[in-house]
Amino acid sequence: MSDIRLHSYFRSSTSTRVRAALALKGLTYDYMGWDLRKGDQRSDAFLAINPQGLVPALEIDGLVLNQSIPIIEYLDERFPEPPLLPQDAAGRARVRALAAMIACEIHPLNNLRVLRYLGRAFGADADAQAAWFAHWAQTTLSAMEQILAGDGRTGDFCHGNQPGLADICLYAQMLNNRRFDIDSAQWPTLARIFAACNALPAFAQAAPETQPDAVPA
Ligand SMILES: N[C@@H](CCC(=O)N[C@@H](CS)C(=O)NCC(=O)O)C(=O)O
Repeated sequence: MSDIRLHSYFRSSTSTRVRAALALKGLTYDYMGWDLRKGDQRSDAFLAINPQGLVPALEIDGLVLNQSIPIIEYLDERFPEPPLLPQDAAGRARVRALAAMIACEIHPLNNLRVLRYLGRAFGADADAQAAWFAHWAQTTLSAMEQILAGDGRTGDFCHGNQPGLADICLYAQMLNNRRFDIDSAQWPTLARIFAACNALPAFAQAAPETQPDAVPA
């Protein structure tokens, strides 16, 4: 048994972010899967862990942390090597902005509960929900492609040649895009960085299909 416990769902992209950060830091942890499709996140047992009813949550150091980005920043402060944020303030602002593009401008609009609400309240069928997902992913990822392609600080990864917070968010988003058949070839820089992440064992460890609660698509 480990001192760290992750509450997760294999397909959850925000959980994928935290799994990638834990793996990049070389941390071992207990895995607790909650089936979002079945509504486990609304059970009393889960709401006692996170009253917001969202994964991930991380138990660590006697704390229960929620929200993937603050969780990752906590891990980065607590276990500084390898760093997930640059050493300089300008670099940190850039990486946090790239991460926020995904975490604030794409994910909240495309979350499971939002798609379901579109269906329930406005009659959006699966095709309409997929079009909604693609629209918000494409709007921000096209801008992100421009930003990354036009900045010399972009390297093998979003910022230089080591993976960090922005790559973690990008990796999880690109996996989500695949579920909606969004062709990543339209973003050559993003596709190249995604491939670089995919080649690293830490990201393979974080991938949905390698989780204990994974079920075939
Ligand atoms: N901003 C939160 C978002 C967490 C979130 O939305 N998690 C999704 C899975 S990716 C979830 O638990 N959804 C449950 C639902 O939609 O009912 C974070 O970054 O941790």
